[in-house]
Amino acid sequence: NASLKEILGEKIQEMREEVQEVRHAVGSQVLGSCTVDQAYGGMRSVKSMTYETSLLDPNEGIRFRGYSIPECQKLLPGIKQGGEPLPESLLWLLLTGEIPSVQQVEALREELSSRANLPDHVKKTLNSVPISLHPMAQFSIGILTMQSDSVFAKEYARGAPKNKLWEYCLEDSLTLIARLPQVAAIVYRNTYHQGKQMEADLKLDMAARLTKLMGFQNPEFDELMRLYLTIHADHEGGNVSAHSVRLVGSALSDPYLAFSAGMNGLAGPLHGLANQNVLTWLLQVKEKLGGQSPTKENLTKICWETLNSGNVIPGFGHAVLRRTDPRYTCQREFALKHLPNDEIFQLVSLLYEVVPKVLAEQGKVSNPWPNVDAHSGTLLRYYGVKEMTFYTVLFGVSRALGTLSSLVWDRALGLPIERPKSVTTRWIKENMVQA
Ligand code: AMX
Repeated sequence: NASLKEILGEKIQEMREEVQEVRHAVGSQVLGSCTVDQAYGGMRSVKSMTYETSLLDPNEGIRFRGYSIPECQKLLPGIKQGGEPLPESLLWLLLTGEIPSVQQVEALREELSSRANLPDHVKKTLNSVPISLHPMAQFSIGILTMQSDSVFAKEYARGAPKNKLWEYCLEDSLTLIARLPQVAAIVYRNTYHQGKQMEADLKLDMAARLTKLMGFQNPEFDELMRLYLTIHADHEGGNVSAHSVRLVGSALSDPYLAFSAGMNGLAGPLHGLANQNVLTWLLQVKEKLGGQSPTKENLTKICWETLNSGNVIPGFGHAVLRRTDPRYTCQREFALKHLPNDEIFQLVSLLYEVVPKVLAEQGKVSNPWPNVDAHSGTLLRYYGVKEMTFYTVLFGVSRALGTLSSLVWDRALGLPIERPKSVTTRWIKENMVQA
């Protein structure tokens, strides 16, 4: 029974050879090009990096190591037959590219549990930050505080050879992933529950450990959390959080520094904060309805009010996707099964019929369809997590699985420091306009 590290070691050897072959065959061919508009426009669609753990198709949505979300739900081991995947299962898949056996998942769960205890100074630091700090800022501080334990930083300072760096990156990444549920839960309990902390149960899987630490005991909510932590894990390499982790890690900053940078990006309203903003907006919509039942007509009017006041409709649109996000669809299916009569879910359902039409009519958006964030808050709220400012922290716990798996591969493949070339507007005028 080979360990995760042994299996990964073999895969890395194979992949290093594969990359050599690919570079030998097509290394000098153009992968993508960049127009002046794209350079001013957030580099949208410019193909300029490789990223192994997931790939986003504009129409189909995300595939983790080639597997779609429904395939992951079918194939990845859960806590019970037919249940949602365990995030540990997805982590194994992201790291190795293989669907794990039940035994392998259990071994990984144990491994994570053995690393889960937080050092005292991390707890002390988290307990001393003002709770007026946004939970994402508290979360990021917690991550940075754990940096004192970085094996990667220590080994690098001792002169570790480049081809061994992935091992130390894996070491830190597993510890970081193992500890994030408790960091998140401390932020939650400090911010909304007067700092009264719950005991960690290390026999539980990562999702159930997290919900228990937050103060919940509901097997159905645990299943939601398993699904939630699975679907938010990775979304290929160019999104703000994944790319920040990659970029900062490329300077050989250790995984704690790199992941904290990713979380600071996830905290932005156009990225991970959208899940918080969606629920805020839904509650505003409800207030505007003032007791009237939602209809397509009154919702259309409210959507236009949002747009006309210069705001985006949160949870809709995407930089890459061009259809309904499959992460939205699987959450909708979960809701149809477990909370079909929930008032907010019914509002979300009706908005699914209204918002895309309004956005299409406005004619600006490249994609009028809902993304993952349009649905997640509704489910969390139903199970009792009513504190919207916390939602992005849960997104962050999940995002560690993908971005840190990918970071291990960055070091395994010896990717160099990232350093694209920038130009000034004056340079463009002198070299392109007049040319
Ligand atoms: N409501 C109103 N206007 C929108 C819109 C929305 N949901 N989505 C895009 N637009 C606007 C843009 O602001 C832009 O307007 P501008 O030309 O006046 O600046 C125009 O439509 C074209 O934008 P785009 O090409 O369709 O999108 P993009 O690639 O520039 O941005 C995204 C993508 C997600 C930032 C954008 O769709 C958005 O702001 N959506 C709402 C926030 C949101 O849900 N974010 C979460 C995304 C998923 C995630 O990262 N978690």
